Amino acid sequence: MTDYKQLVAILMGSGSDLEVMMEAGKMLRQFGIGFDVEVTSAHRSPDRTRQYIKDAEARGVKVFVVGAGAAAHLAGVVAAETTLPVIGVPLSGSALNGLDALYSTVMMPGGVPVATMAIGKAGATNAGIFAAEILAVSDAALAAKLKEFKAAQAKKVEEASREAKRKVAEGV
Ligand code: RP5
Repeated sequence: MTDYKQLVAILMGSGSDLEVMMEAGKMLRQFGIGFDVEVTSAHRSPDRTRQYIKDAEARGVKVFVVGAGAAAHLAGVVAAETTLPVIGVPLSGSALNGLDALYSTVMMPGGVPVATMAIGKAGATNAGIFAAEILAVSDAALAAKLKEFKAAQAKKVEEASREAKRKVAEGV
């Protein structure tokens, strides 16, 4: 997906997951982290999924970000096949609005961890940030970018507060 080394692999169970999962990609782009995107399913293409994980490890991927909806087993399957960190994003869209995917992703048995984010776009955004935080443990320049990101968020909250006070003072 980028010219530079792909340190993160973003996997998803269906092409219908792409829009939401690209929220993770946007964060990685913002931090200058190369990533790959792959559609592969725990249920519909199990052999392909297993092969992708092996190939990604061999290419030097360091973190997997994995989104799936409904009976969302993809993150757990990836975690079963690798010792690299796996960040799971439960996706909504099913009849149970993502609660099924949340439980499927978060309720891993002891010994096979999946760091589970929130359901949907917020979770995908956080997965991108969390992947950056993992990589930043051994990358001071990336850690500095994360600090800047947090400072910019805090500034936005201050601005929103000033704006709210101004509106109230004007009688809104
Ligand atoms: C899951 O089932 C996918 O991750 C997707 O979120 C959901 C529905 O997939 P499609 O039927 O749209 O391919 O495996």
